[in-house]
Formats: sequence, structure tokens, C-alpha cells
Amino acid sequence: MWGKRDDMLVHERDPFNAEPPRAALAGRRTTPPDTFYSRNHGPVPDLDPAAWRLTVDGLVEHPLDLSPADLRERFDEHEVAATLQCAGNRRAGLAEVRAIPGEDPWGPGATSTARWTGVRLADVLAAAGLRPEAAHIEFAAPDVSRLAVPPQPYGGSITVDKALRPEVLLAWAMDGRPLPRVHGAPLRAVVPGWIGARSVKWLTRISARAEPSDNYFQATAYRVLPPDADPAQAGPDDGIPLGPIVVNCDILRPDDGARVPSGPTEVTGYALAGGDRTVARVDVSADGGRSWTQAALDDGDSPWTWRHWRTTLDLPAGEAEIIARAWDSAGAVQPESPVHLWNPKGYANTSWARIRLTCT
Ligand code: MTE
Ligand code: MO
Repeated sequence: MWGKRDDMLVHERDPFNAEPPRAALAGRRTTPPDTFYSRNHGPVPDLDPAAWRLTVDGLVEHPLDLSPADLRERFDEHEVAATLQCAGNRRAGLAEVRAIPGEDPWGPGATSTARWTGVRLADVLAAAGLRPEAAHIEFAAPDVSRLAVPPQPYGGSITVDKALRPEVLLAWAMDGRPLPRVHGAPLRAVVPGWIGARSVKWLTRISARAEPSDNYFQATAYRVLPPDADPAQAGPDDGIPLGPIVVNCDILRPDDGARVPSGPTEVTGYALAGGDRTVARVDVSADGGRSWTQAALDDGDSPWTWRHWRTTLDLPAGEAEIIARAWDSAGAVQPESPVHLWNPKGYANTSWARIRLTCT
């Protein structure tokens, strides 16, 4: 389905929501399009590129109406390698603490990396002449979530500070090929370092505003509600809006629940810092966190991608639990327990990664 590999873990068929198994992400700096996770709140739109236009309006001096050819001719092309990560990545770990009705139990595979090609949002905003009162840039798309009551079109916003950064793209290609429809063709936003929800697909409108977007997915969803809140009753501005990603990691190999021979065992995974931070260190433990081994980290293709890590542990025969935690360049480390992080919509599970192994 949607050109994805057969072993994708499909959380929902319609709307299509699927993540690759851990092993499919392991050891690969970029994630092939057939393996890249897919997160959709509504039916995937089928936009005709010949009729498609991008409107740029709001607090700008010269509103724009751009065709695909205008975008390519008027602005310089740029490529950025960036990891996208859904705010619901690793929600399954929170759902073990307490049920999270109505939200899919994503594992660590709602995280994938591609090389994105397009134009800088900053260049398009410069052509439109951003007015000084503009503080937020809103993205709007035509797809509608029927799971929200009433149904809600998809959208969201980022701050002008982030929007003007060179890594933020309006992208038409992924790994040098035209963007697949399911990943947002003809054009999507790519906002490296921020939750995937802000990388709006099927982009049709960009509006400069004084306030954040009042779209449902900015004002009401993708917010960390207090643990005692009823998400069905949550209204606009309740909870904490999510923007920059918080440092996180997970284990990709061996698989959770695997049987492995005892003795030296290679453990690998990914770590992602988010915001302007980078991954500084990954620690791995086989004794519940009493002692730790530092993993070797690869470079990452850009400051905006995950870093893969690896280490070898000597595992005795029997049951083992492997734990990993990442530190970022600001000295922040992942918290131990998902109990500290549980929230009614199940966002931002950054607790220590854990897998169980049977060593024979
Ligand atoms: N954009 C639109 N128009 N509609 C959506 O449902 N989902 C968002 C974001 N952009 C979404 C969207 C979310 S929550 C995530 S995590 C990313 O797209 C996922 O991007 P992908 O499907 O290309 O992996
Ligand atoms: Mo997401």
C-alpha cells in the first residue's frame, strides 16, 4: 500500500498510518521512501500539479500566487538531509503506563530520514516582503481529518525565527526523486528539529500572522495536556504546544523480544537531539542503569539528522534487558521512566529505550 514495503507495521489503513520495523531503520543513514514512516490524519489528497498553486499571504507586503514552475524559476534550489519524527513516536511505551484511547500505539519507527530538495521558506518569505508584525508562519493543506469532531483541515505554524532559518524548506523531492503523493506531493514543508506535525504536506497556503495558527492541529492537538485532563474536553490553548523535538533515542538491533546467542552482542540504534541541539552521547546499560557503556556515534549527514550508534555488550545466558539513553549538547538527558511523562494524547515519550532479550 502506498508503495511501502510489505513488512510495515500498519496502525491504520484509512487514514494510512504505518511505521517500519526496527530492523529496517538499523544502520541506514537515510530511510528509503518505501520504508519511511507515514502519518496521515485524513485521506491522502490527489493534487493536480498543473492546477496547484501556493498562496503566500497574511502579514506580507506582496502576496504571492506561485505555480510549481514559479517556485523552481524564482528561487535557488537547496538540499537538506533531515530526520522527521512524529510527536507520537514511542507512544506504545506511554500506553503501557495507562491506556491512551483513540491514538495509535507507535513504536520507535515513527522516525525516518531523507534528503529533501526544494526552496528555502526564508527566500519565499523575503520575496513576499514579511511585515515586522509577523511572528508566526502558518501552513495550510486541503486534507481533512474526519476523526476530529467536527472534521478539521490539517495545518499548523512555526515561529518566524524558525521559518527564516536556512534548513527550513518547501520541498518537492525526497532522495532526489519527486515527492511521493503519500509524503506530500506536490509540495511539503520540511521543518528540521521540530515535531513532524509541523512539516505540513500537500501545502497550498502559507500565511504570516501575529499569533500562532488557530488550526485544530496547532491550537488543540499536538499539545501536552496535564495528566488529569480529558482530551475529549480539551479546547483551544489548553496544554503545552509542541514545537522543537526533545532528545530521544531507541534501540534498533537486536529486535525487542529477540533470542540471541550469549556472549558479545552488538547493540545499535538511533539518537536525535531536536531544536538547535545535537546528540552528545549515548549510554547503554545491561544492568538496569547501575553501570553504562558509551556507544560509538556516527556523524549524521547534517546537524538535522539522527545519529546512529553502536556498542558491543557481553551478555550472559538468561533474560536480559538492554537500556539506552541519549544526552544532548545542552546536557539534557532522557528521563528514566515513562511514568513521569504520561500525558492524555501520548506525545513526546522520551523515556529510556528498553528491549528484552533471551540469551541462549
Ligand atoms: N500534513 C498534512 N497535510 N496532513 C497530515 O496528516 N501529518 C503530519 C505531518 N504533515 C500530516 C501532515 C504529521 S503528524 C507527521 S509526523 C508528518 O507529516 C509525517 O510525515 P510523513 O507521512 O511524510 O512521514
Ligand atoms: Mo506526527
